[in-house]
Amino acid sequence: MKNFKRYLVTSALPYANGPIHIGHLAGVYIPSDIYTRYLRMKGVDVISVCGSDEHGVPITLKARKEGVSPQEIVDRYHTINKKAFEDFGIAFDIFSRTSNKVHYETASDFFRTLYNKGEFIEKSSEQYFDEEACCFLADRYIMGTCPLCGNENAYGDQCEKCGTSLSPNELIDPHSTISGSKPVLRETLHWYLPLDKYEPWLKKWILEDHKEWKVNVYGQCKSWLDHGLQPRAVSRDLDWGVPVPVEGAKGKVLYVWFDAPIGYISATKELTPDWEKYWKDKETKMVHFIGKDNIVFHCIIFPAMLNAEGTFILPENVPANEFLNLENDKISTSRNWAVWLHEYLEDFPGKQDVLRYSLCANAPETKDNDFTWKDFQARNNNELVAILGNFVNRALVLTNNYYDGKVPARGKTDSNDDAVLKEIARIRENVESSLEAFRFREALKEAMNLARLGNKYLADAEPWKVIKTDPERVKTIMNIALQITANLTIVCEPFLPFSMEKLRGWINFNELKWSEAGKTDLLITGHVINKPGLLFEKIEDEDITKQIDKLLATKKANEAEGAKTAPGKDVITFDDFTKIDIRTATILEAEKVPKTTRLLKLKIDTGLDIRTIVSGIAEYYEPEAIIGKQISVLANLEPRKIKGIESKGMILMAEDKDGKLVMVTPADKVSNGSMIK
Ligand code: B3M
Ligand code: ZN
Repeated sequence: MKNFKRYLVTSALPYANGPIHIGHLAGVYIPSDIYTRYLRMKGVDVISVCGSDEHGVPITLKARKEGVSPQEIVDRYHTINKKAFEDFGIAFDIFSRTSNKVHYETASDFFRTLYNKGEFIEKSSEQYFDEEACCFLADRYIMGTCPLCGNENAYGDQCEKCGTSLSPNELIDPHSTISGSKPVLRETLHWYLPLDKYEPWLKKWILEDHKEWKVNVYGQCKSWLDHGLQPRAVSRDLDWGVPVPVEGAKGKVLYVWFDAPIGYISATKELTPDWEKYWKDKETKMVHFIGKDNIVFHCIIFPAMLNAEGTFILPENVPANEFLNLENDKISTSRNWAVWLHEYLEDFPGKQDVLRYSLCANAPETKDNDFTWKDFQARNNNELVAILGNFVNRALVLTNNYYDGKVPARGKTDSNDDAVLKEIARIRENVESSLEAFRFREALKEAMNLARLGNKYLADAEPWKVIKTDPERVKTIMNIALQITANLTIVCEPFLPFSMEKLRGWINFNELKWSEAGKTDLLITGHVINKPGLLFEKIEDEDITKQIDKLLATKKANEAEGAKTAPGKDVITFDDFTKIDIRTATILEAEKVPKTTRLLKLKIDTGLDIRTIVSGIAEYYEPEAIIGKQISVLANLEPRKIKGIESKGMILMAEDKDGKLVMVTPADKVSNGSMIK
């Protein structure tokens, strides 16, 4: 493994349109902070950069909704999130923001360099335009019916129901989210990053040179690359963002996903005049911490930009995590289904480490995982209190009781003592190799094994009994227990910084060098320790019930909101109805569409023909379970290309109150092609 002179750790820039929640922490910020703290303890040159992602349509939509400026929205959430991270001990070296001057300059320069090198495709195309609001409709400014799952609230950039990324032109019956009006098509010029041109280089750089990346990351990149890359627009017709810095670009800004990753560079520039040694010296190891929905931007698009620009290094690793759910449901800002960091800090003052521990122990490192308040309580009471807290408390209380707080001399050791002393060094090595491999759950478990070792050692040695018969022996036992305690303050520091700071105070020990971990003479004979407090306190049922009730209240409010049956549509004439051609059909073949989480590609027999339809039902139906099933199909819907597949028609689904999609099938078997009237 190559040795690097320095490290550059980046963490995904949270959108400044809402607070930080436990999904962000488990997915990105806790792993990033653990890794950074560990590197600092190793004494290497490391910087950790982050900041608010302050552009993008979700921010301007929120501003419109509240009747304030986008700047007011980003100022609000930048302040809330910056403070929440600080109070939670996420120790970035800088938490910057992309609405500041240095970012505008950096992003503009970056774009100009690519533009002057002729890297962009400059192309005029027809885009939807709102004649009432007098603006083009990008991304979330336009909504319509998803051509795949029929969701009538699909956005211009994505359908949140079936997860498909869309372009505005794919929407059925689009309407402006600004004025509600039906948009018209108008010519407009944009600049495209030719990802197809970079494909061979990306294939080599990822698929050959980075086979060591996490399976979930490598797999997603391979899927994108196997299915071919298309040129991607890097500008938008919007008024909030970094203006496109070239002639003929009035009213156009950089696409948020072009400018945001450059935010890492501008944050570094803001942090240190030596920024180039982090971004341009191949002796720097750059690691991006992100969630899985950002993989394509950090593994394909941003590296392609950096490589095309030509003077920057590339990420050495991108250990993206999967998603965290909350009480078995997807975390959702819009449904207020989340545990917000700033609220947690109010409800559980001084318990930052309990949440850090619980989210790391349950981190969605290889698959989506679930946070429950019951598990949070169990992790605290059965592990932090009962294992770690219990051990250090016994070690320190007995030392105070027997030796007035002075570390006793270690006498002759027996084979069990020697085995324990050896195990301390082995555990430190295991924690280190897990951290180096970005396996933080495993590293934390191993660090806790040191406390388990201490508990077992005291339980077996029983100094509280032996003190009556062999006080010399007890000196050796307690000396070893104190060496374990001192080691715990080092190996647990990256995970539990608040508690370890407390514990270091109790033992008058301020060694933070990772290289000291594993040693068995950290506390010399005669060293004086203080009286301990409680490292962790039990969390009572009522504290948990309060949180669960809060979520139940949210669920009830959402159900009340969602329970309304969809409002009836305008009356139509019989002629209108005769225009649609709905037929019964049978599913002949079904398979998942790669690179998507909710799309199935179906081959169906409509009685008129055998055709392909792409449908957003993968979340509700397994492909093999629906082969042979009779369905109802809107057969004369104009064909659309989705994910490169020509989809002819739409499968009729009933959307239940909870949003679940259910197939509409004839009550009895009928021949395919039977017209539904
Ligand atoms: N603002 C976070 C997200 O997609 C996005 C990350 C940008 S990192 C350059 O939730
Ligand atoms: Zn959809």
